[in-house]
Amino acid sequence: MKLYFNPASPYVRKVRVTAHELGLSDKIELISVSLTPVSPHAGVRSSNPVGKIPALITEEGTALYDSPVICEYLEALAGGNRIFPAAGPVRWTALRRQALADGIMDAAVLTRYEQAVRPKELRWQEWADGQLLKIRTALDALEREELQDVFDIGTISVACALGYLDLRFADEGWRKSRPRLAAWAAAIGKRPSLAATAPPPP
Ligand code: 99T
Repeated sequence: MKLYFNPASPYVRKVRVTAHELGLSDKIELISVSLTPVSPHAGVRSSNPVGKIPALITEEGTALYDSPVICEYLEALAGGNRIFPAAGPVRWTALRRQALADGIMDAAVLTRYEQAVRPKELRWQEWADGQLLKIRTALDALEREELQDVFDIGTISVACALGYLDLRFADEGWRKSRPRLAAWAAAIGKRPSLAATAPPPP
């Protein structure tokens, strides 16, 4: 399999952590790309029409995207019921947490593009503030969750979202008012799959 990849992407990291946990990392060749909405990558676009990573090319040559779909595909390849709980309340909790963490990533990546890509004279502070409010409110919700002792697609996604905030928004100091989440992130970050995929320092 081939995976369009960038080490900064929290969505790609979700896929890599999932592959690591399922023992599939060796079956995935990483194709390193750099892209933004204003500097698209032709190869990525030919696999994923919306031009985003991660995009996976399966052994059969089928392109799959986005990160939730790829993670679920890898889970199926590995036989199922490992990273995605099969049924019941634990399944919905895991999927909801994935959606919450992906929402943090979406707001953070859009803000990153606003800060790093959009010309200064075109920036819109209220819009950026709105994205930041989403991130802060989602983090406050996570502070109230019982995340301990669970390692599934929900907590993988949360760990990757927090790692992205550390990479791109260290000044936000998300740990300050969220001691439980901070302690959880420190403990879970030692897991080999997360340690092996940590983004390089900026
Ligand atoms: O938006 C673009 O044109 C290019 N951006 C991406 O490909 C980002 C890379 S994170 N990926 C996504 O937005 C994927 C979202 C999708 N719903 C999923 O896979 O779950 C780059 C972060 C950075 O460089 O700081």
